[in-house]
This record gives sequence, C-alpha cells and structure tokens, in this order.
Amino acid sequence: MTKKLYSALLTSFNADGTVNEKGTREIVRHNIDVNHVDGLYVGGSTGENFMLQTATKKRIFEIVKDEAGDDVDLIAQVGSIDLQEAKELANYVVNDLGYKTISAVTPFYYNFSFPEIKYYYDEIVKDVNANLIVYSIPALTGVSLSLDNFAKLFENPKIIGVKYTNADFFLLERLRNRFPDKKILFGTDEMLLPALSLGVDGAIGSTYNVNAARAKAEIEAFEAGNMQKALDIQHETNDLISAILGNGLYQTIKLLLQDMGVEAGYTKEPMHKPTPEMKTTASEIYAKFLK
Ligand code: SI3
Repeated sequence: MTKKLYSALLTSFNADGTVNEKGTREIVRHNIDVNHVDGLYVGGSTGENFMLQTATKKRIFEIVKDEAGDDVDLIAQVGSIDLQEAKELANYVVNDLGYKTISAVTPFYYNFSFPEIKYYYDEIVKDVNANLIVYSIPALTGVSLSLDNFAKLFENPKIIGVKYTNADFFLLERLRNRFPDKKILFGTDEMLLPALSLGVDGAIGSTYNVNAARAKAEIEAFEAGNMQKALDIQHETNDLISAILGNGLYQTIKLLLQDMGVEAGYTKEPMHKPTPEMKTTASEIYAKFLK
C-alpha cells in the first residue's frame, strides 16, 4: 500500500473531563497493534483538542509519544487562535518530545485576512526544526483557502502539505495537479474513494480508529485497479459511517472501541455523555458492522 492511513486520535476522558491516561494509551495501542495504521494525528478535532487547556494538550502529546515511540508516524496538531500557544506547543512537541511533523488548523472565528493566516503559519514553523501540514476544515472553521492561497503558503519549504477535510473536489484536483510534490492527506472518511481517484497521498480520519481494516482493504483494491471492490467497500463503510453519525460521532466511536475492549472513556463537556439509547444503538452498530 503506497497511500498512508492515519487515525485521527481520540482522547479518553474520565467522567469529570480529566484525561484518562490508561485509556488514551489503550487507544494508541489499539491503533498500532490491531489497526496497523501508518500514523496518528494527535490533537485534532477528534482528540477534542479545541476544548482543552495548554497543559492538558501537552500531556496528551507526551502520553502518545511515550506510548507510540517511533512505531508509527506521529503528526501533532498545535494550531490555536492564540498564536503564542500554537508556537509554545510547536516548540514543546518538537524540542521536548521529538515529534517530526506538526500541523495547524487555520486560525478561525475572527475572519482573519489571508496575509494574517500566512503570518500565522510562517510564525509557527519559524523557530522549530519540523515540517508542517496545514489543517484545512472549512465546515468547522469557516475558513476556505483558495488555490492561490495554498500556493503562497507552500512557498515556505517547511509547509509540506495539507490535511484536506473538505468536499470540494474541484479544488482538490487543482491542488493535486499544481503541487505534485506536496502531501495531501484527505480527511473526510465517507468520501475516501473519490479522493483516492484524484491522487491524494493518504487519509486521516476519526472512523479509522474502528474501521481501519475496511479503509486499508479499499486502498489496496484501488491500488490494484479493482474499482468495483473499492466501491463496494466504500458503500459498506458509508453504511457504518451513516449509522455512527446518526448516533453521535465521537461518543459512538468511543462506545465501539469499548465493545472492542478499549477503555475509550467519555467525551468532554459540553459534549454530552452517551444516553442508554446511544449505548444500545452503538452495540447494534458494533454487531452489524464490526464484530
Ligand atoms: O482533526 C481530526 O481529528 C480529523 O482528522 C478530523 C476528520 O477530518 C474527521 N472530521 C471531524 C470533524 O471529525 C472525519 O474523520 C470525520 O469524523 C468523518 O469523516 C465522519 O464524518
């Protein structure tokens, strides 16, 4: 398989919102030992990162690096609308923990101008010896980057690619065509197949924590030219993803991991705890798609 598969790592939280270290280590191990993913995307949306304090973010980066070591590729998402925090986290993960690749979400909420966005990225990588992958997720941030915006960001040689969580396939095709040497990692799991056909280098997503086997089989079928098989797997995957989305995304993935014996814990408030109905539905999803 030449294309890479990364799980967007979940964080296991205790009921009071503190990090469940044992559970978080178990999620890391499950991804390495059972899912056999190529890498982990740490501190992203799936990690519930944007609800966390700086010290908690640091602790999670530390736990993951300690557990995973150099077994798989690790990407640390350090982006924050507090640029000083983003720089502090970048410095911490690279210099103290030894992460080699960082990523940063586009700065959101204040409608930053493009020159401000470019300044943000150049500042984050300026003082660290690491490469950076832009995290573009317009549906959640409201920030859409154009082809020319990407071209300007990519002028910085330390900015090596994008985690592209977007359903704009025209822009994806234009990006692939214009930047053959930049890494494009696709972030919308339910649309993996069309993204593969446009030449992405791999994928990062939340559902790979529980559905990596199907994703890998789909990529293998695609690479072998067996498009019908790849499509059949995407259909099956999307039945699973529809069921997960219908029951509560992160809560359900955590419940599914628990069915697999992994202490995936709770989501962080204000995300709500799973109701009895959600637990029952999650068990049905597990039995139908993952057992
Ligand atoms: O940053 C991250 O944790 C991700 O990789 C997010 C990833 O793009 C996921 N998006 C969100 C908002 O969770 C997807 O994997 C998504 O959960 C999946 O495609 C289901 O819609």
